[in-house]
Amino acid sequence: MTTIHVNLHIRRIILALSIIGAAGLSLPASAIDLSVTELFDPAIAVIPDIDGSGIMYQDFREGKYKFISRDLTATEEVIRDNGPAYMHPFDFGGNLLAWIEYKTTYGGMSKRGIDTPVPADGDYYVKVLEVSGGSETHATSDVGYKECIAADGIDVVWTDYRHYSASDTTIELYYYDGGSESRLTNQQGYKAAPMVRDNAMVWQDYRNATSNQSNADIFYATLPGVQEEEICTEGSYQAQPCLYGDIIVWQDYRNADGGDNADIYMYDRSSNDVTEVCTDASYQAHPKVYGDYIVWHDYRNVSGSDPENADIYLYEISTQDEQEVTTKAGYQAPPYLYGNNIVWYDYEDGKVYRAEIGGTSARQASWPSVGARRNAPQPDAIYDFRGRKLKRMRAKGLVLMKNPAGTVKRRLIREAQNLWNLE
Ligand SMILES: [Ca+2]
Ligand SMILES: [Ca+2]
Repeated sequence: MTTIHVNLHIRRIILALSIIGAAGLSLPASAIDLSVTELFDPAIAVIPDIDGSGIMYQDFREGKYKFISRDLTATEEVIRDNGPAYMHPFDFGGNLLAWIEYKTTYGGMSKRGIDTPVPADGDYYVKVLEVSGGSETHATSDVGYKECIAADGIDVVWTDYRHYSASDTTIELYYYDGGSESRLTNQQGYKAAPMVRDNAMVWQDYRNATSNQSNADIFYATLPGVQEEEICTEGSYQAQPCLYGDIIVWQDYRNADGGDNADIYMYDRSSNDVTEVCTDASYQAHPKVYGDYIVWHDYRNVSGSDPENADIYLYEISTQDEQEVTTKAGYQAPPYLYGNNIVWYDYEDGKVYRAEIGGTSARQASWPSVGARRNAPQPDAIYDFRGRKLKRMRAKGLVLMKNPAGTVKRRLIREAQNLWNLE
């Protein structure tokens, strides 16, 4: 590892000198090689979840929502026809696609005595599909309310309300290993935003939110459910954890002072070190970690003339270097990261982009020529499997939401796991 880092530093010095020498002026010196290319042009705003060399997303084609798998050379495969419903949430990892599906049931009679179908509260399914040649299965026979899902390898984890009652605020994580399900956590409070990789997981946990309802923390466990570890129990709100080996990153409000100044923090289980990855005074969110790199969604360039100017930034753990991935005008959605590939959806032109870290001869980012802003064809609204309208996540970090089970009046403070949230 040491040798590699030294070589990187030398390469940067050489590159920086060559740029100054060739151009005769001081271009912004970016430390990390990036090559940005346009990947594809979906019909709707998509969540490009990348794992391995594949991107999994839902697009709208021929009047239906479909799960589509696409590799980085643009070969695509329709994985599943979802019909009229957008599956939300879903997750993809290691050949495994998992999502939560709501079965609408119909009941009741209209006052006129006509048998009019009236949507009634129905069943929630956790569905699992092996992308390459597997069959679709159910992870659990319980059909109570569920939300948040993570999948990787054989592991599927979701948030489950089956133990919840007015007197017991336990909302637990459950686990499916391809054969049977088990209960992972057994603590009071809400558990959310699970993320699974290589038989380990991190999640957001409200067990310590007794005196401060917004005190969410970050926890870790190996799978299937061995020995929980506290990763961050600082007294404010922590959210959106992501895991790679011993490195865990998350969004952290400890410096927010009641405002929107969320930051990015990192914990190394091998050294017990906590690192401030980004404490810029604006809003940072949705960190992803893989290998030596962390990417996140960053609002530092929001201005009065471009109030939705969310961008994407990159951090190299070994050097503590930070740099821009894109600072293009308008709203670029939260990034996804796997290997040396960063992918994101750009609301400005309705396309999905990829930034490749290193590995190319071009030092400067080869920014695609997108020309003038165009009005990309976007649906007026996207609906989930339950027919609920979804909205794009905005800068506001905390979302107040009632338990959709209906009987519970208590409001939960949380941040949505995904790009899309209920409107
Ligand atoms: Ca906390
Ligand atoms: Ca900040």
